[in-house]
Amino acid sequence: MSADRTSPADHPGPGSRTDPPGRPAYGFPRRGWALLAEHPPPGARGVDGRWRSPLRGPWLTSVYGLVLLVGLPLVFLTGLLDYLAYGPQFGQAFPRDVGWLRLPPFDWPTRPSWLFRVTQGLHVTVGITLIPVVLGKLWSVIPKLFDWPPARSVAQLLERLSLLLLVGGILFEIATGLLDIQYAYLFGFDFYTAHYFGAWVFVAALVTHVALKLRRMLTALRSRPVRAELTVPRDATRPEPPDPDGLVAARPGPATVSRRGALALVGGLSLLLAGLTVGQTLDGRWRRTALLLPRGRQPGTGPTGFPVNRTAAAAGIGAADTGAGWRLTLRADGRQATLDRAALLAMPQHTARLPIACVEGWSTLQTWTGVRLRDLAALVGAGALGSAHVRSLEKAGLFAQATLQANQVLDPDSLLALRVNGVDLTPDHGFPARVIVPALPGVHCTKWVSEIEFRGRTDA
Ligand SMILES: Nc1nc2c(c(=O)[nH]1)N[C@H]1C(S)=C(S)[C@@H](COP(=O)(O)O)O[C@H]1N2
Ligand SMILES: [Mo]
Repeated sequence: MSADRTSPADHPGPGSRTDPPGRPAYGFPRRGWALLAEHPPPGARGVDGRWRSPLRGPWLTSVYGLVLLVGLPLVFLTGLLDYLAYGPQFGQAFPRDVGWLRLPPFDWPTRPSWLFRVTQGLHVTVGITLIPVVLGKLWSVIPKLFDWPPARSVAQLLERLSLLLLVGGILFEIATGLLDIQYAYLFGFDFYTAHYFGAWVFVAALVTHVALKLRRMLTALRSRPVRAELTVPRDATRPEPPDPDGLVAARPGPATVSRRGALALVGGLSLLLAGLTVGQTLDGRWRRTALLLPRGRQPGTGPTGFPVNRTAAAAGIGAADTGAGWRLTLRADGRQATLDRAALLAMPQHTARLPIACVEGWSTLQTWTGVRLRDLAALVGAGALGSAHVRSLEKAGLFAQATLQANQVLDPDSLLALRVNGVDLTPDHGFPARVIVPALPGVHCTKWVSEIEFRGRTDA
């Protein structure tokens, strides 16, 4: 193996760009790499000459990297919180079974009532806002992705594999996330499953990448103060000195844009995306700006003009199902009670201002009136409560039922709502009755409720 080992200077180590590719081999792996190096695939040929922007270098890559290092963990953590809010302990989070990736179960709180509105809002809005930064960072390292031969050592091969998972992972998460918020449910649940497992793969690659690059990032950021760089116009833009990672072009061309220009472009695109997204979290006129999120826009006017995810027609709910013949069935420990809407309206009514927050990102704050869920539990004599299972008139449908935790039933603002903003619910908003619970994901605010089964603590 070491037949021709000489001084380090004569024989640059693995990863060095000056490694002579055709050097006589002293072992099969070595010869293998040399062969690979001599036969690059079409895309990798002449890479050094093609990517000539003088902007590429450790500093620019590190600026984008720093933004992502702060932002992406926030997207990941709020994503996990959203998953936990779905109640995985009841088998109703997606994916249902995550094996050893199972997170410690805990009861999602009902306070503050805007908790889920914030976690899902941050997840979707920050995720979308970071897309231009991800693309900017990929642009800054793109020649590296075509590096040939693919690796010069086992360590480097592992590093490049982690890059494949990193780049592939983030693009996959962006794609599945965007498709989900645009066409939710069209493709069933595979999106959620893919998005969940993809997130873990990406985070594993991210941790590896940060461990390998953090020092270089900090060094690069210290090499030129951001503020000073922001004063440099295009004509004064020079390439960075050659770096060990080879980010700086071997033969840089003239600058077509300054570094501040590149940052402004990416930052401007991010702000634009944020501006076209954030409206879906705001009520009133601002909703009209949610151009990218059709589901989050205001579909109508008046007290019931707020967004609807699944209409009564789409759910197969007709006037015959919800008219005078409609009954609510309550169950607990083998006991049963049946009420019509008039009986519910005769019970004590409670009003609460609560959000509906859909995991796809939109949310809206409305004023709901109805019967407290805990009063319904008492009516049917439910004792020490473990959970409540709510069923809809909807026959199939992925959200035709939901399980609520005890704290979600017992909260004084948790309602079987009959009215919203002072008027009866409309068919699309769940008439005759729907669940509304503080901080509960919108998906579990079941509409067209037909039955609630209160379960004791033991069989929860
Ligand atoms: N029966 C039933 N209830 C349902 C759904 C459904 O498809 N069927 N969709 C849920 C989802 S995903 C959301 S976000 C909210 C939307 O509430 P809204 O349409 O009243 O605004 O209702 C929830 N309740
Ligand atoms: Mo939803």
